[in-house]
Amino acid sequence: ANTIYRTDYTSPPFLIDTIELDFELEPQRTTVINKMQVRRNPEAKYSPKFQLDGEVLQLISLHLDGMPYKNVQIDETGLTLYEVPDAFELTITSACEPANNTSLMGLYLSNGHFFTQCEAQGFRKITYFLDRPDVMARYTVTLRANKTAYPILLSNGNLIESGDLADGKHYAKWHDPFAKPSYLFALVAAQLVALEERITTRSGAQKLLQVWVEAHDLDKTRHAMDSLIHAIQWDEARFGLELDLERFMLVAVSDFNMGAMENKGLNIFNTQYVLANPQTATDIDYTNIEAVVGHEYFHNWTGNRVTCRDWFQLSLKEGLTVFRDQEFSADMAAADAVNAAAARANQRIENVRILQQTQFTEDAGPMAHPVRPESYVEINNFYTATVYEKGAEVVRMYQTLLGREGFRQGMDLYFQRHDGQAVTCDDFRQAMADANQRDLTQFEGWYSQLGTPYVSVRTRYDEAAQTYAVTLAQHHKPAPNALQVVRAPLLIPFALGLVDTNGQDLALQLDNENAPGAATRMLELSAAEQTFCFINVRRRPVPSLLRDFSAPVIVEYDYTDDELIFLLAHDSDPFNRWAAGQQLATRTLLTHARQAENTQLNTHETNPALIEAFGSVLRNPTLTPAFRAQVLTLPTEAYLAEHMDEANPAAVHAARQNLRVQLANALSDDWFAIYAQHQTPGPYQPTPAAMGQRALKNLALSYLTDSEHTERTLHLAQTQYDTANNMSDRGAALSALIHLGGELAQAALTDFYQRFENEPLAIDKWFAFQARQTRAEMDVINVVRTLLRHPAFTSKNPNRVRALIFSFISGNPAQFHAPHGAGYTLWAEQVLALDTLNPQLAARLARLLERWRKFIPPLREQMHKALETVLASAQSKDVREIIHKALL
Ligand code: BAL
Ligand code: ZN
Repeated sequence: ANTIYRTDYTSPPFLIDTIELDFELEPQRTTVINKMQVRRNPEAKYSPKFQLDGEVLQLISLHLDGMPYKNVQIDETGLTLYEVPDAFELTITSACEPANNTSLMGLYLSNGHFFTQCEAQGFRKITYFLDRPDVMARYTVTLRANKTAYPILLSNGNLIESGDLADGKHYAKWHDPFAKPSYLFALVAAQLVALEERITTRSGAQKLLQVWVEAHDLDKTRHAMDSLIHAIQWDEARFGLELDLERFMLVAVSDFNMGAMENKGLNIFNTQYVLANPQTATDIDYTNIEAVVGHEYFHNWTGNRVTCRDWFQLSLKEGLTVFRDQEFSADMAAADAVNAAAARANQRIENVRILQQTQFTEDAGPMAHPVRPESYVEINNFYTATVYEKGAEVVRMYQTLLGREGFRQGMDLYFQRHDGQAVTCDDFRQAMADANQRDLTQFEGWYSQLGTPYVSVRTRYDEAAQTYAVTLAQHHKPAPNALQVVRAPLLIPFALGLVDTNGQDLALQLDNENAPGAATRMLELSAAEQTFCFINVRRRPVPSLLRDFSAPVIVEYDYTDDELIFLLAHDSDPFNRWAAGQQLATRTLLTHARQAENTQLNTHETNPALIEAFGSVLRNPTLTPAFRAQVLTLPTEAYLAEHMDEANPAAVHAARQNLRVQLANALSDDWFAIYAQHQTPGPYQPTPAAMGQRALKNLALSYLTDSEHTERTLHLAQTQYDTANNMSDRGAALSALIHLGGELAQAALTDFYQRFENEPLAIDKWFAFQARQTRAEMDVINVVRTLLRHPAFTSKNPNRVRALIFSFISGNPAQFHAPHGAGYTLWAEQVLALDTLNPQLAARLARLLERWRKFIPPLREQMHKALETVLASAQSKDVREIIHKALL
């Protein structure tokens, strides 16, 4: 397949100013009449031909300025018109087959209703067009369909006309006043109901907000609506950005590849990120819904009003919008919290945990790419943790370097310059630089260089001179796959504090300063190596490095265990307090994993200092329950495996399980007390405080399942399962019962299924709990195989596939990587089954084996074979790109 390179970008030779689309919606065959006003782009190189993208379409007719046009060639990628005038009207009639479209790209059916997904290149499966983000047109869309089957007809923008037609049909005509790229087009034709609200934005304009769902889900829309209203208010307050359409719609759909999609004025959501009531959704679901509703809404400015010039610039909108949704979530949590700083820190920890688990791993493997990639075969493969999560960290660094005010000024200038345009990451950087009169040339490295930077730290205390010198040196590990990379020092904001022996922060004074300043210093590391010398340091301090995770780097510093324990107990920066605990646990767990590999793991011996340090945090009433839960959550098995020289999932599992047992038993009195003290009586409330209580209580329950108090724990779990008034508690209880095993587990699973038979999102959880179970005596791969044959399992629904197959493979590494290799056979089978059905989902699944080289030889060899098997038969360029890169 063809590789597309960033540096090959050229402006579109033609522009399309307006497009009128007329849909005759029929499941088997939908006809689309597409009338476009086309003209040559005065800024592009002259092209004698006009090429339109189009895939799996049947061309019915083509007219140029009203006359049939024959000077045209057609192939599987689209149409080429020859000898066209400089400006003309083009009318193309074509047909597509929504009922046969299982890719969930373009126009497709879900539960018998019509939905679309166009980003990145789905519009070309709906009609012929210049399907690239730098061609922005004004859309007028008429939808015609059977009125009984599809009473609701939605598209982007404002409804300008609707009415009945002959033969039981009706129509609706929508006009979007804003020019947009084709990837933001959407339509919905379905049987839906809406929760509605009318709001007034800050300029006094009236807006209609709607959350469209199937009728039986109407009781699950309030939280999404509240999240939308909060997002609208937040964007006004924080960035001065107002909703620009008369109405804004969210629509829930069961079959969806992504989380949600920011189509102009008509955001389409995976049901998972919109539907919630206390019975069916967990605290994490509530949190995610707020974040995703915010994210899609924020795209209205960062993505839609200012869009990407080409797909290499994807992080321009995604990194920025993730940063915005993270800030929104943090502000929302802080507003509702007793301890705002703690709520913010909790949010930050969660974001960084995900970055470290997903993006750092990606950056060390065969799919490593810069935030602004240089090339791709299939753009769908580049909706990655690097583009999203690292991209968000890159945006955050502007704010860290320029301050909140400076960042806001940069944003204001960005919109002032580029509203209505399709631009690049460089344009964003330039706006930040110009608004702050700062040269940010060096900052480009964050967009162009792949790999996670390392910052190694050396410190030197001179008692006589009372100075403390901190030397920061940046370097990279060699790029994977011998990728050729150019390296230059990055501009790294490095926040540092020095903690005195009494646990207090020192007021920091550099050797060129007259007076001591704040306790946290933002050092700017711009050279390969720099030394910063602090003066008037009366005792040797403990350095608190990279506070609040001020840059997406890996810090190397030889802390002693005692220093980590000290920071865990005293650091004023909650993020670093958490990080110290994680580092201590990681260190212990990796030592134990190496022992387990040599079957020398003494299951009775552990690190008493670690247990005491964690116990102190657990018992500390001045810390929020949410924070205590974060600290006491051990690094995942996947994270630990990634930190071994050669990943050994069985050894990691043994080590982690052993430490859990130790923590469970040594602190069992505390766990029982915590469990009793953190009940949340009364109606379910998704507030940060209540969520924190539940998180800690359910963590206690989870630890107790690994303690020797089996009967007592079983009783707690069973009672919690029976009496829970919300899914967080019921789910945690079910998971505990499954871990304890036996008849009660079976009974609870049966009950859960019957209770939620008509709630697909809860049934997803039912599959996932079983796929993630880690009881040593369970052969989970057989459980998964059995569940694949369950009547409720279907490969056509991505949420179900993720619940069962992805949960097993990424959430249960020790069982998936069982030595016999049956997990890999299952993986290959499922990748190939999805390959033709839904290539995007298949490629995501394929990626779960891309780190095969990292593993111990016996596993590596079997994974290699599985990859070869897939390579031999995979058809889609999505999957082929992943496997090719993995095998390079
Ligand atoms: N643009 C694709 C879905 C999202 O990131 O919002
Ligand atoms: Zn996005």
